[in-house]
Amino acid sequence: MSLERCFLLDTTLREGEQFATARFTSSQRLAIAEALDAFGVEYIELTSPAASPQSARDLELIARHGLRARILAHVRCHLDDVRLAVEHGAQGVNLLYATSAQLRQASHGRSLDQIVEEAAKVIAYLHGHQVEIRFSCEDTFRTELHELIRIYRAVAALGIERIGLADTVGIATPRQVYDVVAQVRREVDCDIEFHGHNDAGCAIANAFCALEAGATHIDVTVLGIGERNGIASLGGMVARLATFNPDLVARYDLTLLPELDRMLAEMVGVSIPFDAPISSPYAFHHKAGLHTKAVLADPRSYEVLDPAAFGRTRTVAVAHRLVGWHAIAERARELGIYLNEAAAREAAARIKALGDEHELDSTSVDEILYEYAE
Ligand code: HCA
Ligand code: CU
Repeated sequence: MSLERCFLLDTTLREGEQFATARFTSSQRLAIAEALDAFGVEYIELTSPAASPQSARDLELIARHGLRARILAHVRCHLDDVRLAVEHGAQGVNLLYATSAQLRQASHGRSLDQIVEEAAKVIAYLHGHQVEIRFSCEDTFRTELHELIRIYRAVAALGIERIGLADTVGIATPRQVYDVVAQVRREVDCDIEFHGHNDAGCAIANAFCALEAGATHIDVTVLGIGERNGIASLGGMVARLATFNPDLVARYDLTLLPELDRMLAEMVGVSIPFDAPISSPYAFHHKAGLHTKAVLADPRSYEVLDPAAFGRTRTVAVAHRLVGWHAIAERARELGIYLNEAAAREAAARIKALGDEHELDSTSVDEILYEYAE
């Protein structure tokens, strides 16, 4: 299966609002939507207008704001909710229905036939309006495959743009995602969306496997925020796609990504995780001598992404005992000091010995290098 296209569906304004510390004001919601639109995501999903009066007003505000991205409302598969979404200007609705035995019992108690019947009513109503329709089985990966296929075939036959597969509890493995998406792919002609939680740390890997198996749309949020520890992050997905094939992200304004992450981190009161692809303060930081030597000779030796493509710069650490003489010579050059190999080796040896004794800072390392200046 060749992966030629991936549509990014950002749900920071829906799944992201479900993150423990998130509560966006209207102006923050609009600012987030504008920033996502400037970055270039194809879809922006918003909280159901049935969730609260302000959520309904904000859907209308953002849907009528003239953004390039398609504005979707995430709604229960109920006529009342869907009507509200249409009235407030949603350009698409992301319908969802819990289908696993666990959630069917705990949440709505309906049979599969009843689910399809209700979906049919809602979809028939939506056909009278110009909106894109997606139907998703909540808790897909704890739903029996034959039941899933029965529902997806039935709803796809009703005429919808997309079906959604949701790893609601973050339990799926990458191979399982590949298998299930590939089997569903054979059953329906419409597009396939994947939404994966990160409880077991597999959100990005699962999303990528879904794409390899024929999914077309991937749900992300900025920094991966969402229920519990969240879903696939926009930055992580972009990094995964860019390293696989840069053409897949060529249409996005990648330089806006670090600022988007910074903005959301501030709004929800967290710092950018140290392991965040692209935006981590350390994403392009090199430390050990072996690494710095090679990176200074050819950045691609240890960088699969070009920091400049994201408006970031590479950093090379010198104030520590793992330093190598190449990094020392480079730091000296930055300070306008020329060190030959012997001098750079000697300076590196001194810094290593000092680093064994105590923590170093870059000023004290620079002072040592100045001693070598002519
Ligand atoms: C939830 C719902 C959902 C929906 C995903 C979807 C999930 O908050 O529990 O509409 O595809 O993870 O199942 O986010
Ligand atoms: Cu979710």
